Amino acid sequence: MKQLTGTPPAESTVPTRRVDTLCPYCGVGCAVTYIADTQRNRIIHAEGRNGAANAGRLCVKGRYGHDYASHRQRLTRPLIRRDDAYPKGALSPMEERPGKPGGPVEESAVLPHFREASWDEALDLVADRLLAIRERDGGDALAGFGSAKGSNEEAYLFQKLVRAVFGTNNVDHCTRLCHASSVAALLEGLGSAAVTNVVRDVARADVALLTGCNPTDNHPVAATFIKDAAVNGTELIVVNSRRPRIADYASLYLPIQPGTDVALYNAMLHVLIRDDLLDHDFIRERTEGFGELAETVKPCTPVSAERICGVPAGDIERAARMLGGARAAMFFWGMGISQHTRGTDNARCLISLAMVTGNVGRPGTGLHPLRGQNNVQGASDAGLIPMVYPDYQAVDDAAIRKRFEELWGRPLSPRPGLTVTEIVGAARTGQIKGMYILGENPFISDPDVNKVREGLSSLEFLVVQDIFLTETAEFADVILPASSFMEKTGTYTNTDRRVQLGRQVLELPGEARQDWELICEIASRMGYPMHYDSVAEVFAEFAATTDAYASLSHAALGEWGRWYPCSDPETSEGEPIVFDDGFPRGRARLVPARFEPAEEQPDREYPLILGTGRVLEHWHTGTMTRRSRVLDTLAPEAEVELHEQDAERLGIADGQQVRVSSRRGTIVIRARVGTDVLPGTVFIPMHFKEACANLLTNPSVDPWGKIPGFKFCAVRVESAQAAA
Ligand SMILES: Nc1nc2c(c(=O)[nH]1)N[C@H]1C(S)=C(S)[C@@H](COP(=O)(O)OP(=O)(O)OC[C@H]3O[C@@H](n4cnc5c(=O)[nH]c(N)nc54)[C@H](O)[C@@H]3O)O[C@H]1N2
Ligand SMILES: Nc1nc2c(c(=O)[nH]1)N[C@H]1C(S)=C(S)[C@@H](COP(=O)(O)OP(=O)(O)OC[C@H]3O[C@@H](n4cnc5c(=O)[nH]c(N)nc54)[C@H](O)[C@@H]3O)O[C@H]1N2
Ligand code: SF4
Ligand SMILES: [Mo]
Repeated sequence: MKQLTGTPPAESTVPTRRVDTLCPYCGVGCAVTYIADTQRNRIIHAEGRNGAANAGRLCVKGRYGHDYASHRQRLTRPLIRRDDAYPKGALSPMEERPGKPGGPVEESAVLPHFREASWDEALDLVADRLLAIRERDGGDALAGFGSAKGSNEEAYLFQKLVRAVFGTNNVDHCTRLCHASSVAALLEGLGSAAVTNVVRDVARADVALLTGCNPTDNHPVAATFIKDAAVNGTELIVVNSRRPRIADYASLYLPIQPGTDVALYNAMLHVLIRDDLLDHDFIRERTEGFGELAETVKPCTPVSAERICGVPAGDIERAARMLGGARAAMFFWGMGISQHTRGTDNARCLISLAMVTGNVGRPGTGLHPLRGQNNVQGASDAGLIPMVYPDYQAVDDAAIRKRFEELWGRPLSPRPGLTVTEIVGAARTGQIKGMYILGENPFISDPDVNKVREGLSSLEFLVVQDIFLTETAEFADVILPASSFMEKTGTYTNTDRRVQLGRQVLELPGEARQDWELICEIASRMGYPMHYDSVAEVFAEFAATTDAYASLSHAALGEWGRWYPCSDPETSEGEPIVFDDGFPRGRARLVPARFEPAEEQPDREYPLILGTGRVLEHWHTGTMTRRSRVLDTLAPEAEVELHEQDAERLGIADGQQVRVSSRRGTIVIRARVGTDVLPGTVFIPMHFKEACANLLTNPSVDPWGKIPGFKFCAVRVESAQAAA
């Protein structure tokens, strides 16, 4: 148990290797040294390194969550679906599989439906089937989901494969479920979607607004710097519909009714304008559209906002005055802003708040949508997005397309592709027939998984490349065993725009192969030779297409990485703050938003509002953290949180099993009764497939970002005994 105490195995006689790399989990991008037992090919200890984002700090996942990589359920040989296998999608995510995380894979109910195959057989089958669909139905009948858990190099190669070889722009990834609405608003408003200031700049802010995010659980090391700042005098305004622990450090906590943020921020804008707490020079010189914004928020008084969002008018006034009076104010936000069917409007309001108070381009200011996956910033930069090539260059711009056609030597489709949820819909209608899913688990992570089940099981051919036999892989015709983070080298771009090198710690298990090599194999077998001698060479090709990365290389990144933009990595760390004089689109565009209630309001049958999200110890669909001994022990089970008033009314006791139903499905889950959630709302984490939150969620999307409203749907909660 030595490794659990945090003591390195000093007197140990086992052969070890120390590797300086990164934590594989969140967008904070902590630098870590892993110490591996080379004989048993497993990590035995983790130490924080003095990285730009973490200064030696690690959270529980970085410290103890690494053992998933050497879990005995790792996929080690290619698998091909048997002819007599059960029909695809026969199992619901709720069904008990003996092979669930933690259980012995030998007893898996799923595995017998697949047979082991050689690499040549599996890869030829993938190439033949995808080619046959392309020849018969055209490239737009194919689609790919890439991964924000993979490196920049993998993301670049994956979108290149889909575009140049499949012949379509149907390529997307989990950013669509994540910050797509923030990105839409930021591209529209500023012309760039990356953060303007790094997290640790919060130390220089007088005021920081944290809304729709729970950093203590989801960006834990970033949260420690925010808490340090609060202790040293930065005033925090925390806005949330379920009290996050960081509210303990807040000067002002504003509990808000879910889905009503626009009403709150419009009222704050109203106060700023009414009381002339504006930065007039900034508005005049650096923005456009102020007149229309002021007109829109004129009727939005704090008193009228209170009736919509539940935040007392006096607190709205106070929050506005704190922002307006600050010398430097910083804005952090997360999924409580973005994952709504009006998520883009939410983000537009935050941009307006920062702009009218002149809070960008200086120390302690700026816009920081906290990025989730370890490489969601990089995967987006590298073009895992259906409308754009690397560096957000539009696929429907003829001049840009010509450049990529010359670079890749293939004609490219001028049509923007479909998004994650559109691809699932197109699979249901038979428009998409073949798919390649690399490092995502949409059967658990997409909204309304019964619809996802229909989509995935309608596919004529599906290849899944993962490190575990995921619930999504159960729909596959071919499963390719790939490399975990610990077994590969590549670059990852964190929430601060810092590009850092992750290095191989462990050897690949069994016959598993590198993700990037498998992409190249499939391309080559489909008649498009893709050969690189190294990952560094892939990076060089990617960097040449992408201004922000152009000055970087594996060698230049060195031990500590660089922020982009970085004029000269020899002499500079890169830019922790951007847009001190102008935005990529010139002036910032202020886009007013009007409050619109969420689509699916509670009613008599479904009287409560469900919000879904995360807990500290688990990662998304649980494939990694539920296979980590420490993390699984700390948080073994799903719980629905409900307010004590609702619990009392419904006759539900803390700890009892309840049934939660929406218009789309029902789950059974243990109740946790408290006061963190607002009366009338409940919270369920997304990590537990046996209580799969996405059986309940509504697949409706935001019109601009096309992101589903994971934070709002109507549900009913009843005692499981009574309902049975
Ligand atoms: N432990 C852990 N950490 C993670 C992840 C994980 O799975 N596990 N995933 C990573 C990823 S990909 C992401 S995107 C990030 C997400 O990080 P966060 O954005 O912090 O994620 P969520 O838990 O989804 O919660 C968002 C917060 O929004 C609040 N909220 C809900 N509705 C509303 C609303 O209408 N208005 C406001 N103002 N607030 C609301 C919720 O109460 C919750 O506190 O976390 C990353 N870090
Ligand atoms: N209800 C609800 N649903 C949500 C959300 C929510 O808040 N509520 N949040 C949404 C958000 S913000 C996100 S980002 C998505 C995340 O959704 P997903 O990306 O689908 O979730 P993950 O579980 O992170 O999936 C990563 C997959 O990659 C595999 N993997 C890990 N490392 C590697 C590797 O190196 N190589 C390969 N080949 N595979 C690897 C893992 O085993 C896993 O199957 O979920 C979304 N869904
Ligand atoms: S904060 Fe994020 S990157 Fe840092 S150790 Fe925790 S999970 Fe890993
Ligand atoms: Mo995310």
